Amino acid sequence: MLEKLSEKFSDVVRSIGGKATISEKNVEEAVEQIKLALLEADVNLRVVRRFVNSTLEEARGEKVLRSVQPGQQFIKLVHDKLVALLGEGRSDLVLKGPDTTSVILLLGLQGSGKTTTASKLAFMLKGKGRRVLLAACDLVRPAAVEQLRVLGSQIGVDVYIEEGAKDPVKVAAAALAKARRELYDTLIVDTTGRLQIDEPMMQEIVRVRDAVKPDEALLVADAMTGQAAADIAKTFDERVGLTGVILSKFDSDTRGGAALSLKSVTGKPVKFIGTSEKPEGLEPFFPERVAGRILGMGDIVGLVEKAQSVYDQKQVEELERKMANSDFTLQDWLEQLGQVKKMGSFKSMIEMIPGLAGQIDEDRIDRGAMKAQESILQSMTRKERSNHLIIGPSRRTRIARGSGTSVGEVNRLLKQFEKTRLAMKKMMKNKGQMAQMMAQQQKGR
Ligand SMILES: Nc1nc2c(ncn2[C@@H]2O[C@H](COP(=O)(O)OP(=O)(O)OP(=O)(O)O)[C@@H](O)[C@H]2O)c(=O)[nH]1
Ligand SMILES: [Mg+2]
Repeated sequence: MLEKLSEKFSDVVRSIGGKATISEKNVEEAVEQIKLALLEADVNLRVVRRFVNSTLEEARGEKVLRSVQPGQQFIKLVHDKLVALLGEGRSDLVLKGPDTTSVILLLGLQGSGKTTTASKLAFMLKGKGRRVLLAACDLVRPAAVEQLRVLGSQIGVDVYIEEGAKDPVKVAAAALAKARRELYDTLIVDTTGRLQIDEPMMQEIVRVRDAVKPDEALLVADAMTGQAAADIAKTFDERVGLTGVILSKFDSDTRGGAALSLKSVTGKPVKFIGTSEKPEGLEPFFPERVAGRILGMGDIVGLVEKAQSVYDQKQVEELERKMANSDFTLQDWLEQLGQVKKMGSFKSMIEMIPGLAGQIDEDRIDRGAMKAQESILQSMTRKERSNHLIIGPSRRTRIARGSGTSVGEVNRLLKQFEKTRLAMKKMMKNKGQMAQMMAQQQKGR
């Protein structure tokens, strides 16, 4: 997610963030770099111009250049501007209480991810205790109804289907009647993929809208289409009226143009992002976290939340203390390997770690290598694991033999351990800076 953009922004952060003093020229160069990065990310040109001008104007001012940590202040400014672009705060669904039926209408271009997203949303809302009915109102694509039927049964959500039906307006109305009658509190309507320039199709979706009067009319837009997503959203909003956007295929979007253009161009918030093809691959969109990722500061909040689901608070604090002081030992590492397995996808974790985001190739982290690491660590004595400095050549030979690996592999692991320790220390430092920045931001409000 956003790898390319994050790479560019991280360069800026590295080059200017650590400077004790910065000149107007430094600021101008950094802003120029940012401008190029945004254009390459396929952000709408008007949005880029506004971003660049307002950043320049504010960064040149006293508050940044004359501040105690001008480099950090500059990055904070860029961070805040990114957050503003992305939409300032979380926009959740606005649904009615469980006593009535709320309606969510999904619309968008062909292949944008509507049907998949309908089932993901259903799965998410079901997890929150809502009683959901899916309505199959794409009667154009031959396999569409069947696709929704299969998805619904996979997640255990009922699907309203009218065999042989031709009119989506009628099906939508009948689905709503059923939902009300049978006390479903949420109806999610999947619709046909349509082109915004196809007038009859646009008229049809307006009629579907009028038949169900949705609480949420959400455009499902493919994040990989870049700023085009914002233009599409604009037209759909003008014609049908949108309450928000779901950016699908965010996992495959390395550039970020859609996410960064949408709010400014359309005024509509991104409510969710699609992060995989699976039912659980839908996440709330948090502007702050995405801005953190773009700046290569990682999604610290996300990482901590993920960790907290596996560790308890005490363990997290202890781990953080060790990481900050380089007290982290091979023993800890061995224990972490076990925890990491529990936390799930290695890639999604690494992406959240500042400094490592975008630098590690997922193909290089394979489970087999993790297994080998584990057996090397297990072949060490506890004493060796708590102080890796005592592991000389003869111990290395013994460990290699014991773990069925080679001395080369043992050496590599020890080197990697040193590197990881360093990265952790840096990350904890960054985390402190982020926390400081956030605190200042809160005060400034
Ligand atoms: N990686 C990834 N793939 C996705 C995501 N959302 C949808 N897809 C894939 O995109 C393809 C199209 O998804 P659909 O849900 O069928 O799209 P649609 O908008 O309903 O398509 P039509 O009904 O033909 O207009 C499928 O292969 C999905 O698995 C996502 O968030 N991430
Ligand atoms: Mg579909």
